[in-house]
Amino acid sequence: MSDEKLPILLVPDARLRLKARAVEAGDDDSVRDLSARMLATMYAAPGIGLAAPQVGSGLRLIVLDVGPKDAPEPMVLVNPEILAASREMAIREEGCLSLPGQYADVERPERVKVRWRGLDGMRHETEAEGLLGVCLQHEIDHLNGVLFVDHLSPLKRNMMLRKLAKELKARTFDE
Ligand code: K2U
Ligand code: ZN
Repeated sequence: MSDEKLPILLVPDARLRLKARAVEAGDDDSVRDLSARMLATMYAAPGIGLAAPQVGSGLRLIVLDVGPKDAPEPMVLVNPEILAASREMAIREEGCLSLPGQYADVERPERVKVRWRGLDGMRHETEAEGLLGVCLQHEIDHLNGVLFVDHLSPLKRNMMLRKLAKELKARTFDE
């Protein structure tokens, strides 16, 4: 069970725009190993969520931990899907490990009903709001090739992507 960190893909890597495929029964061993490495990568970033496409895997797999620092509550969600979303919306500042240093207010449904399978194959279903609700929507977006900037106005999105490109160019130039 290697929990070696994995490199996190950065925008504009095209793999971040692919639709991930459902995890099949036969994937179990690789999914167990990948989820351990994704959790190690997430904690090291640090982040509170990470989706498989962000580490170059096309599987519908996300990990998250919105628990307090001193009491980690890691979650591994296989084939997560949003079954329902509230009409009420909520706005929250979001960031993304694939768009380092970029933050913006994003409006999303306040509450979502999510269903997923655990690593043990157990089915789970829960209603989530607050930080967990936002994180679940942000990570499930990643499985569909959607990034938080896609929820912004075209003007804001383009400004943010231009700023990121400039910063990443400066970073590679300095290295
Ligand atoms: O998917 C990712 O890039 C991980 C994000 C998940 C996330 C984004 C926005 C809101 C909630 C979760 C990273 O955790 S970004 C770092 C971060 C940490 C705490 C709160 C918000 C963002
Ligand atoms: Zn993200």
